Amino acid sequence: MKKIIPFFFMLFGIALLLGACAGAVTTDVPQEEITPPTEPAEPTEVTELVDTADDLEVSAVDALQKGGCVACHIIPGVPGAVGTIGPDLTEIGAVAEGYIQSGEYSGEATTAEEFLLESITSPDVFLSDDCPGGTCQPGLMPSSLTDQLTDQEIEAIVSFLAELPQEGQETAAEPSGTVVAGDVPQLTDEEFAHATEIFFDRCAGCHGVLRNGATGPALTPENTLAKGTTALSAIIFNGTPRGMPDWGKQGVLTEEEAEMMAKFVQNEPPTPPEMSLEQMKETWQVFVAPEDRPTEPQHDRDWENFFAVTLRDAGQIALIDGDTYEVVNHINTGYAVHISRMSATGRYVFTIGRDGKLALIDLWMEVPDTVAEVQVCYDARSVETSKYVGKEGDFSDQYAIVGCYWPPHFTILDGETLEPFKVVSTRSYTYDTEEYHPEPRVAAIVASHHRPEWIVNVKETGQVWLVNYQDPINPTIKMIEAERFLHDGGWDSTQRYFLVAANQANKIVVIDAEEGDLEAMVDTPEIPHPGRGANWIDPEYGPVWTTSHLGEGSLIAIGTDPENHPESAWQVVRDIPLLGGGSLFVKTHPNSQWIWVDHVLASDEVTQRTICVIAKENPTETYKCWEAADYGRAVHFEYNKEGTEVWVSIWGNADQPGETGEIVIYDDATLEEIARIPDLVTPTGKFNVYNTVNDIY
Ligand code: DHE
Repeated sequence: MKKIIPFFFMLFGIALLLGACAGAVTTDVPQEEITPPTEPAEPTEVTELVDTADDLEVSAVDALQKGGCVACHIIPGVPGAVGTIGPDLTEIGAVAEGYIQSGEYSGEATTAEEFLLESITSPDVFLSDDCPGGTCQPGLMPSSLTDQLTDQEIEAIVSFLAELPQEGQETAAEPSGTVVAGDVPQLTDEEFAHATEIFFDRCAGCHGVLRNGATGPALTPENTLAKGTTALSAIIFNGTPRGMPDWGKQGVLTEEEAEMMAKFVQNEPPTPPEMSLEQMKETWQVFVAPEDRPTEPQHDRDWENFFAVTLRDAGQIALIDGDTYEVVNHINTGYAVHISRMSATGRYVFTIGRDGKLALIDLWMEVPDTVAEVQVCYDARSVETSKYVGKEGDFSDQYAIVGCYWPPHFTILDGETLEPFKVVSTRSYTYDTEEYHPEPRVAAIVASHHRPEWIVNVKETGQVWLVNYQDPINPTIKMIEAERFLHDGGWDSTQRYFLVAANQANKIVVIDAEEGDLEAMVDTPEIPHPGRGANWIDPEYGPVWTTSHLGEGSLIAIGTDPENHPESAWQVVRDIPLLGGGSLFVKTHPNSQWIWVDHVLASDEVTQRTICVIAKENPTETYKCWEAADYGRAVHFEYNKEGTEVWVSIWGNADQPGETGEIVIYDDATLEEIARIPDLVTPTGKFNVYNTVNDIY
């Protein structure tokens, strides 16, 4: 088994009321300052001790900054307190009174001051429902504040907050005044190197290698120094409600590592190396030359109904026979393998690892296996093949393209040998402000059926590039100005329009692949995440394409037929409530009556493994939801070739024997479970050969 990394993505955890939003983290506070109360202080002491923050020797503002509260909360009058991980504390005094008077309150406080004190000393006694995304998660508001702050400081905070908003204070979620930044924390060379590696493996996907931010916020010293080591360690350890994974709680990072990472992100980011064509070629290996490969399938299986299943933390794919559910082969691929795509004929599977390693698998071999591999960058997410057959030529199985996060470029390769021969940098200028961006990452790539072109989405600059591969050594590229944060997307049912999520911009960008231009831009709920989306015929609005969202519990349908349904074209015609945010993938099939949807990154464990179906004939609500397993997360759907069965991955823990993961197979007509394929190591994406070649979703 290769290097194991558990669940990477970022979505947002949930915080409680105050402070650094975290559980047990170490503190920089000298021992003599620590006076941890074993019991919450008597409420009367608080009100007697403080009337206003001004009367105190200690400054509430300093204490709020020292405790790291600014990293998670909006607090008027406190420089830098613009965090959106926990509740907005702008009117917390009144909010606290409201809670106490409501029937929902489960604590012992009878006044706003007592409520605030309880929130600091016993944060889990009552969980506010004012966290972004809903109820705050137990354990997110750190109980360790009592270790980090003196009694006086806590009292000052309580008094200050109880009186909010105070006259003359800004209530907007904007920083006021100067943020107090600490000194740059020091790391040894060894720690710095270790932190660099962890950051690249786990954090760069969302924050960018250069830490300029994308799906996650920018982590450059100008942003991080003001938050300080305590708050940052806490966030890293416990996650946030807006997508930061809880690395500590998942057991991925220790408290010491979380603190090391907190210090690391307050230092200037190191710049990772570039990669030339020559370096790529040094990694290139052909195990079976094209002339030595079979000229027809060497087995009796229906290889068009094979599934390439990502075994994420094993660095493998499982090739599974969709008729018999047998694992035909476990094939080593890149590290934390991301996706697979098929050649136009379907004979070859191309699998890309996060480490930029591409594997070419021949399905016609007696035991299908890797016939070539190459590494074309250090960090990648996308791969696609040449699919055009038409008057401009037959490009089936001729070329492949890999989209990289770092270095930010794409590479064109020979489709049968993987010999890399063309590298194109995506470093360029943002579409809107025309500013140079050093790290515009390549997100989704799809192959056009209308032209010999790939549609390449350049995330940070917000450009969709139409890369013509007729002469791939001298490719022509049309750059379409679209929207920043382009991420994932797929075709409409006619395969003329490509719909891609500009996720942090809350938009779906529509590209007309026939005309080669921007067709429309559609506003969506928070953070659309379609995968490739799902196409179906709405009973009222005709052909639609669907996405769910990370930020909101909502599945929308967008009209995709400007000719016959011009009224609904590029409009959100349905907004169907889901169980909550955190959904990553949807799927359907032209033969199916359902749209399937997951909730992989929901904030609670039960919802994470709950899947739902929506009936196409009544697309106003979920028809049925159920837990697909009693552990792990249910993620990603794929149909078999006939469109009669749906496969769902249970993404377990590679270190947990018996719960590493499995695939659950449902009868699509009855929604009954048919089979399970057990003991797979962290299965995530599944790609049926026939459906992937033909873009059926
Ligand atoms: Fe993915 C597709 C990027 C995290 C599973 N993912 C994609 C695509 C991109 C992308 C750009 C579109 C490829 C295409 O169509 O050409 N993914 C990223 C990230 O940057 C991110 C947010 C963080 C990271 O560091 O990787 C991320 N992705 C994840 C996960 O955590 C998932 C759930 C499990 C994993 O692999 O780590 C995950 N991503 C997938 C899957 C697809 C995907 C299964 C393909 C969906 C499809 O049906 O086509």
